[in-house]
Amino acid sequence: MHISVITIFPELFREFLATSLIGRAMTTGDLNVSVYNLREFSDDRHQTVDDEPYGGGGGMVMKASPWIKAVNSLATEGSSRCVLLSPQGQRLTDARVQQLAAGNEHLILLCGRYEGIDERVALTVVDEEISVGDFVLSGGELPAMVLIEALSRQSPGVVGQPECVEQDSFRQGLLDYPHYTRPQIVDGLRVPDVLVSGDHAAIRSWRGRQSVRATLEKRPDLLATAALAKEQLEWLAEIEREKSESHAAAEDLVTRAEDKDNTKSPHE
Ligand code: 4FN
Repeated sequence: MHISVITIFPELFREFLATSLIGRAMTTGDLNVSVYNLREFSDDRHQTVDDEPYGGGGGMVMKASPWIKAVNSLATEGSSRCVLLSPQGQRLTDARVQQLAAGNEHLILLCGRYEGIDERVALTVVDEEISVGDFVLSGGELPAMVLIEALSRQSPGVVGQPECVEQDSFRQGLLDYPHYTRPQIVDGLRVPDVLVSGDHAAIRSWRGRQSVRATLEKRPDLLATAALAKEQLEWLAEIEREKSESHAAAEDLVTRAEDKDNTKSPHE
């Protein structure tokens, strides 16, 4: 997959692209990222890329022409898809990352700055707007890096063995099970016995349950879209049963405590 990034801050990408996983994917040829400075596509010798907003108000707006020139000069190769990183876009999801990785030879990513980009860029050369979340940022560069890193994890060369991506708990839409490494005791907290038991079937089952449990407790919204196997659905039912049992037990304790209280002061 080939990714072209257009930004007025190309230097922000240098170290990011040199880091291990993405750097490796780039040397094996699975992923190729080129970064272009928008100023090289400006119309004047001052390399101007911004101007005052029509209608007044504060701040500066990025001019349309440099963007349109840049995209048109890069979209020459076969199937190019032009993505504007923008708070107005659809939220990025793992499903969308997989679709983008599968369906595109060449992605062109546009990173805005200032108050934003002249609307006619979105109307002419942008195929899709994507957002990484609902918060205010200063530019689209970090969102572009988020997308590139997510896409790079779909490339065959990035993650050592192919099973690795498949085994990512997120592949199934679930959170990870808890991870532990040496030493066996930290601040009085022991590594769960099962992980040092050497019983691989028991470990697999414990991890599976922990994944389902963590997702249910911390991100129940993910369960709606998760593709759960039969085994996982059984674990989910079991965990929910345990929870309602302990809930019932807790309610019973409260009732009994209240009963005791009532005997102490029956007129309250
Ligand atoms: N942001 C909001 C509402 C209005 C403006 C912004 C905002 C960078 C050029 C866009 C932000 C968030 C997620 C790109 C935010 C993203 C951006 C992104 C982004 C400078 C104009 C701007 C309601 C979301 C808080 C600045 C909400 N994903 N404007 O941040 O580019 O990709």
